[in-house]
Amino acid sequence: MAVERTLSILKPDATRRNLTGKINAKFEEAGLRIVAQKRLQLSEAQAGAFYAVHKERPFYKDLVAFMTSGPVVVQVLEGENAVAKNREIMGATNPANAAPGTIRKEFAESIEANSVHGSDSAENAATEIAFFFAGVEIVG
Ligand code: RTP
Ligand code: MG
Repeated sequence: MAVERTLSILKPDATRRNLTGKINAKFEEAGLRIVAQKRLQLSEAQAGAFYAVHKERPFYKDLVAFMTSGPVVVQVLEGENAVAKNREIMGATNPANAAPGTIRKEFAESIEANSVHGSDSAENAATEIAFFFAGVEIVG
């Protein structure tokens, strides 16, 4: 299987509750390596652009408000099959449907404040990584 990279975000509900270490431990225990990481306060324009694919969805405005409500930690995770593996560790979007042991089952507050973002395809991962990181900031 190929070594891949994926973009991960620890969302404001996670930073607010001081959960960044516990969530990072889940990635590392699963064999994903954190090869880039920084803490940011997203502007409305940045959050809106990042989630532009959801522009027409009813939850878009709320999502942008939530993602700008506090700091986020953006990261690049690297490992075998990293995109799918990260999605598995995160669990379903709605914590009520997330499998036991997943990040969202253990930590998410709601379908919106669900603690983590992870790219959903290798193609989107490349776009999302480039959105936040310069090449020199990623050290594998
Ligand atoms: P993400 O993009 O953040 O990794 O999450 P995802 O793929 O599991 O979910 P997606 O459908 O892409 O939705 C993006 C984020 O929007 C918020 N959301 N709110 N109120 C709602 O019904 C609703 N649905 C989605 C969540 O924060 C979700 O992660
Ligand atoms: Mg998504």
